[in-house]
Amino acid sequence: MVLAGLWDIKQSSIFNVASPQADKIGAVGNGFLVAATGMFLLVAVLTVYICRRYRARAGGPEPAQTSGNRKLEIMMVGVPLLMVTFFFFWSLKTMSAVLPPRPANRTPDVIITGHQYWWQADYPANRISTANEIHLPVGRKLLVALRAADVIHDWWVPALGAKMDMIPGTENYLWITITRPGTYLGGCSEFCGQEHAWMRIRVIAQEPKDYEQWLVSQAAIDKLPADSLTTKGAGLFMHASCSSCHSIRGTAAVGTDGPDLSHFAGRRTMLTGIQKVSKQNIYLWLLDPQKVKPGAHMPKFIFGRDSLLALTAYLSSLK
Ligand code: HEC
Ligand SMILES: [Cu+2]
Repeated sequence: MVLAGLWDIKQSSIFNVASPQADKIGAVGNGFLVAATGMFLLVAVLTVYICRRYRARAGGPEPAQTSGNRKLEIMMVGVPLLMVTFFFFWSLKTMSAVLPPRPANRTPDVIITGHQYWWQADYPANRISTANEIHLPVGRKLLVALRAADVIHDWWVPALGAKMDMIPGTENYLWITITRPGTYLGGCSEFCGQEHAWMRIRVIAQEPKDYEQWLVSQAAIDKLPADSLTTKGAGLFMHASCSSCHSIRGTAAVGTDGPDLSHFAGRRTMLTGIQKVSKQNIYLWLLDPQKVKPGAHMPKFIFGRDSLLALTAYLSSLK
């Protein structure tokens, strides 16, 4: 299984939350679960009891026939109505607590753009861009802007709160306060095409000082080993059209149709978290992207083994 070791159910559970926003949403969910379970049990028990207690018995008289009972009917309509009203207002209250208006002059901490089938993350204050592994600091109320580049996608990391659509031509947002460091997993939650199910989200929440360090490392330019294989790979990357879709900081590659590959090998996973970053996985991806992730918007190139090894060496030196 591709996800072996990369997907821990505890990191993507609504029962293991790590933000006050998810906490509030979870409270409504749990409250509703309790109320609905109670109602279900009440109806089930009464149905069984009444069927047994009041049925016609063999040889016995016909059971008493009653029709209409105003008190019961008022209760049967009134109690559910009260419950629905209660949950309606609780939901409204939770919605405005979780998603207060966004001040016009507040720059988002991060802008996340959904693409078929990967995530772009831009940090406007630091002018850095990365993809798929999204680093965020704990303990701060973050404004996360959500956009889409092509079709509708939907952001959902259960441990961090609400689900939110990403719609082309408009910008949605979420407030996220993360309470403890860790890796939180989620996935695209709006069917967006063939690889939708593999469009996983990986949020890496860090203590502020680790996060600042990460920002600095991302703003730096990769220092490449000067061996001939890496150099050949770097040349191929620029000339075999990779650079028209991908960006690498400090090089002439400034494409935006594919994930930013600056510090690519410093990430743990590739292809939206479905594989570990390793020489073998990079090689196989470049050999035939459509075999690894059918429908992904990266064409198959016809490379010889030498070129593939050179590109792999180059990409895996981008720490
Ligand atoms: C037509 C645009 C396009 C071209 C040209 C292209 N790619 Fe890609 N590439 C993509 C897209 C889109 C993805 C994202 C695939 C996905 O996860 O769905 C991708 C993903 C990747 C990834 C994985 C990145 C990650 O974070 O998961 C690597 C590595 C990569 N490409 C390397 C290359 C190399 C090397 C070349 C040149 C031989 C190249 N690409 C040419 C569009 C392109
Ligand atoms: Cu999607």
